[in-house]
Amino acid sequence: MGWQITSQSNPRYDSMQGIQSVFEPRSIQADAILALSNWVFAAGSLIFVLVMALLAWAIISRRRHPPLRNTVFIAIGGFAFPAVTLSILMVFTVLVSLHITSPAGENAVRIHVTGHMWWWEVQYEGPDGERIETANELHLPIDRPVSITVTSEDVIHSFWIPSLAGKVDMIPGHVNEITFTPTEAGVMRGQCAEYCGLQHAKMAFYVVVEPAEQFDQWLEEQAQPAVEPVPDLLKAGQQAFVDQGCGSCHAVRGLPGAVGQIGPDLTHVGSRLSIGAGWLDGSVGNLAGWIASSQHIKPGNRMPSFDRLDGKTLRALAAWLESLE
Ligand code: HEC
Ligand SMILES: [Cu+2]
Repeated sequence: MGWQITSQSNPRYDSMQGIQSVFEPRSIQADAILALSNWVFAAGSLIFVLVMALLAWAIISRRRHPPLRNTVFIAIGGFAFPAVTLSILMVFTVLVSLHITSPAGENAVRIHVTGHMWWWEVQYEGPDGERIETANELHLPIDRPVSITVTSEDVIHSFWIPSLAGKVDMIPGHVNEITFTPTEAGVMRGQCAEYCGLQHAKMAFYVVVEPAEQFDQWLEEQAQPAVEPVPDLLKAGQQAFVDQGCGSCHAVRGLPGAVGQIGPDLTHVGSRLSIGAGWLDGSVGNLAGWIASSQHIKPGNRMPSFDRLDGKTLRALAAWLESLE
């Protein structure tokens, strides 16, 4: 059978299959882009084969003159044919470009994403135009246009969700917009597509496309402040967060003093699929591991490892963060 990754050897691999692929389009725009690419690939391959066949014929036949008179041959092969094919392609490309860049319209979901080395700051526009802050994960409703404006806080990044849309550059001091309409529910993955330093490869995020009611509920939950902890363990975790000064880099809405902007908003970090910008699954164990050794997990990132915390404190801290749903 040969070497093969199966669901038995790596269950994660199967569930991840196709979640970050231009060949599995899940929006109107990604469909159009794939169709255009297929036509270009097919036409290009056909022309390549044709030219190679002519070349082979010229070499093998050893005739001094082509079957057609030179001028006719050049007029057709060198002028008419490229002019016609390239014109068709241009019209096709312009039509697709117009189609995929059309404005998202009034009822669009509006999102603003800012790239940081090496994570994503996300702000949703709420029903009254207010900003709802989160990070490193997007939720989108099916069949409703989405407008995402992007910019950067430091270097140039590139925002790319292959299954949903093309790439768009995130440039400091400049705002770009991308619009698309997801057509299928599911979990997809986005990735920074412009080299942005040491941890560029670990700058990713998940996108959850879901039915409208679920999306509305999610957004409503994200707008809420963090819940007050009740059990002692969670209370101790919240206290450790305050004592360690985590709030100087991280915001947790509802927790006095936790208004930092250097790291991701943690108000609902427990609801996210991943931590470390798409790098680890979101779980209480991974949260503890991240806090204790973020510099081993993602060397050079802007959060120091808190490797001197005692086990009890670390467990409490991780449990509290996990409870922030
Ligand atoms: C000096 C600033 C700084 C301090 C202090 C800090 N962090 Fe962070 N933290 C960051 C940055 C920056 C990131 C994003 C790292 C990345 O993914 O590149 C981060 C990421 C995280 C994440 C992952 C969030 C996500 O959505 O991926 C968690 C959880 C977290 N920090 C918890 C803590 C806790 C708990 C403390 C205190 C013990 C703390 N941080 C202290 C800067 C800081
Ligand atoms: Cu980047």
